[in-house]
Amino acid sequence: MTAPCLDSSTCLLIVDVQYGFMPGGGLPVADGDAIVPVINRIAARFANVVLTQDWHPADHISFAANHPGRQPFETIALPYGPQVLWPVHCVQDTRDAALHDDLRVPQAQLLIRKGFHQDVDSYSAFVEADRRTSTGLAAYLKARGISSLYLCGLATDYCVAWSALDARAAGFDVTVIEDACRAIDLNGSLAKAWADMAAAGVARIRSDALLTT
Ligand code: VGL
Ligand code: ZN
Repeated sequence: MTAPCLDSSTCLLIVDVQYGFMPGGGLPVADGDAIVPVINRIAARFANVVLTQDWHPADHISFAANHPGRQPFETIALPYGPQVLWPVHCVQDTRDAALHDDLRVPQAQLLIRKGFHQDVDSYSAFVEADRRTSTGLAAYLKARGISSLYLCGLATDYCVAWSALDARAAGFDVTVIEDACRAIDLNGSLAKAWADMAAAGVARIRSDALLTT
């Protein structure tokens, strides 16, 4: 296979590679730490890299602990739509919110924090869960002449998928690197995420397709 051309119009978006989503974290994703060396290998091929960081206040609306009588992984109705209630994770300025120490992306140019509004969650790196509030990322990428995005990170079926779908809606070419992601897979969420991404025209590759010379 011929490696795609990773020129200045292409960017790697590394989603939420944080201790909170690693084994032992607040919202652990099975095998989440296995993607770090994979991401390090592919990131070396990209001139443009953007990171995201889930960054919640302690009283965040997505935490089951902030809804008396509710348990993690239940869904509740909020003004902006259904919201899964999560275990406490990625609280601002804690170790749980820190990016994994072994991530090696010195050339990363922007870090987008998301989920910092107390009353709105944000899986997507582009638009918060109210589906109105922009993070500014699409405008940043367009201003830099970037038209093609490769996505990796955690979790495939939440922050990666929502970001991929919003990136398509914003007009970017989008590819998800499947072995550089891991999923939560709650009630069929992973199969649905891949189906939704395929329907939206999101391409799916394995990391070795980026490493072939
Ligand atoms: C995520 C659930 C809650 C993710 C973040 O990074 O996929 N999932 N917060
Ligand atoms: Zn979160």
